[in-house]
Amino acid sequence: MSPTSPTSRTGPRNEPPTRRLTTAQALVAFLARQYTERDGRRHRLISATWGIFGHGNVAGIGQALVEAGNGSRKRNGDHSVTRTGPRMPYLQGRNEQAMVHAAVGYARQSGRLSAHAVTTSIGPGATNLVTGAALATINHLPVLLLPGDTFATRPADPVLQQLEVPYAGDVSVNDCLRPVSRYFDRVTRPEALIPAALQAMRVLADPAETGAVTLALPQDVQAEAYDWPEEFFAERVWRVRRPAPDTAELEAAVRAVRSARRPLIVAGGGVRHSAAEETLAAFTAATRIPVASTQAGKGALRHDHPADVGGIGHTGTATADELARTADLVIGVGTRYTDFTTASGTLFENPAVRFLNLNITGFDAHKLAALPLVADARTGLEALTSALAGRGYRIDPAYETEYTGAKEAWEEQVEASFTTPDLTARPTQTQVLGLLDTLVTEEDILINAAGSLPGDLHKLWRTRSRDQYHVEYGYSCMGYEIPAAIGVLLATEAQGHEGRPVWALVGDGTYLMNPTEIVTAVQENLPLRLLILQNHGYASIGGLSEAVGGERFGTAYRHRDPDGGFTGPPLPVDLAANAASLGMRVLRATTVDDLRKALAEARSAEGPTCVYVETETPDTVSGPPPAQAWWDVPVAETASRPAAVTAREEYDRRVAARRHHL
Ligand SMILES: Cc1ncc(C[n+]2csc(CCOP(=O)(O)OP(=O)(O)O)c2C)c(N)n1
Ligand SMILES: [Mg+2]
Repeated sequence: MSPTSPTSRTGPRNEPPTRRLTTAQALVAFLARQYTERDGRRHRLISATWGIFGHGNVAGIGQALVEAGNGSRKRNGDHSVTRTGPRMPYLQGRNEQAMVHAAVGYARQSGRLSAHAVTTSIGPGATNLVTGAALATINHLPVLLLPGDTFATRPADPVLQQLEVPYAGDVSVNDCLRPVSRYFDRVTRPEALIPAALQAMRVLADPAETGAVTLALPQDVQAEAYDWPEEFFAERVWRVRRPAPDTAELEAAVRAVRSARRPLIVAGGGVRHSAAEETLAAFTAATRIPVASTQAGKGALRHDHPADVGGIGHTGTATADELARTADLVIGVGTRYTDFTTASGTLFENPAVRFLNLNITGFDAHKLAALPLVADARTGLEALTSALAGRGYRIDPAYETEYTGAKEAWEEQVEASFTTPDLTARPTQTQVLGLLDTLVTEEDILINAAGSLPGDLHKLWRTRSRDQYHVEYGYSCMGYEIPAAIGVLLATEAQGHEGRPVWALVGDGTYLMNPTEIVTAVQENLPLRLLILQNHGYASIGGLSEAVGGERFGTAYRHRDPDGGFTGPPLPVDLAANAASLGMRVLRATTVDDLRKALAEARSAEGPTCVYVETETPDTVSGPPPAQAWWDVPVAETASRPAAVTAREEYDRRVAARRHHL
């Protein structure tokens, strides 16, 4: 048989032209022609596809990607055309969850205007996506998931890797992806791809709805040919809208701000997603209202901007948390108000406190019984600024003096945590951050997600540019950092900002959870900077465990002792050698002085480079400042061991201080 030509033909009786392609070929050709547009600029919506092949995608999407011309990743966003349309670059991953993390890193660095697709085989390949999908959806970041699915025609159930569900013939393991996806469809007929693909693009490009989008693709349907209407492959532009606020909501918001004596802004990830940093700066310049930030919002203002009071909540600064306790109006901009931000409902103590939430979703805008201002962050802030300008609102100068002074006092605590008096000593974790602080410019990007680092970074890091601080704390997923750094590097490259130093900061536990995408960085020769902080286990959870009566149980990486505990010597595990074995250049540092040199060398390296350092347990001088606000982790109500009994007494006191904002 000769190969079937994918060229267009006109049907009989002047019917619209069609193109004969498999479902998988049609999907790839369609994806390569989708664009987003915002503020007059166009971006390829799906600029590359990650994949690990097995049965369920090897002969369908895999074959279609070959047809689509693949091409080197340098052609990312390239519009050159192959026989079937624009190219679709392919990226090879090692683990499906990690491919989603990479796609998420890419989407965040691309301002959600460009995303990646991820294709998997059926069964385990597909369910490995679930964690990444949840992470993408929580963080409102677009990623298109294309898991292979079992046969739609079911000629020989069960196929390899098929979970049979005795009570439901139409369920497959891919249904696990429904609750973690913002849109889910299973394409059981070729022509059903048309509405499914259009809905998928709508959701990916919708700033209020975006997250993981799943198109489950039964493997027989992927390979099946169909006469697709030529129009399906036309270039399509999805406008990323900036909705303006409702007039009545804006009026109410203006009244609330004008009557506030101690207003405080909480900047969340929505500021970043909307690229509203300059508008926020203009709003604070006019009103002098201080700005605290969540993990996702940190960097909304530079650390040395006079109105920036740093992180808020459990991992916040004393400055921000004190302001939060006494605020009479909290203006949330693009925030979900997680328990870390609200100190589990205990932070906003002023009995008269009210909330005004500028958010693109009604869901978040109404949280804490707020006055809602449903709008894009930038458009909403512009509207507020001009509505207030005519009426001359500005906070009391005494309030401004108060927070400026508190900010200076906090800065001294940062200095104390960062200072390294002894160059020959082993550094503490905060001293490692201090050394990094002396080295980086606004070019550097720091990526982290879990362990004790997010807390230290949120409290201490001096963010120098809007996209420097990349801490994924919505899902706080160990193992996000390395693949996400790869995604960020790909995005900086696509933006023409090659050479920006991108650092993945990981604890030893996090490293062990998911180091394998190092191989991808090596394969693509991406100059990933990996900083491994070895402290032999879960220092963060160890500390938490101690505070909640758990006695650090199961949190140290040590040999078993004769009684069955884990109090023996540290394990003889060499993570530096491990990273080297995967192809990285590794610089080991023992002292502060070594580390300073190693970090500088890694920063100027051209290929993937790892700095490995064993950290010292912090003492009070060089450790991070203590938590400035509470976090609710329920403690055992009955226990025979004193540690839990004492912890429960403290817990009951804390819980009593919680309030509902109604
Ligand atoms: C996938 C995943 N599993 C479990 C957790 C819970 N958890 C949060 S931090 C942490 C320990 C992290 O250890 P490490 O990376 O060594 O950082 P350290 O606490 O030592 O700073 C664990 C188990 C998580 N966040 N993500
Ligand atoms: Mg650790």
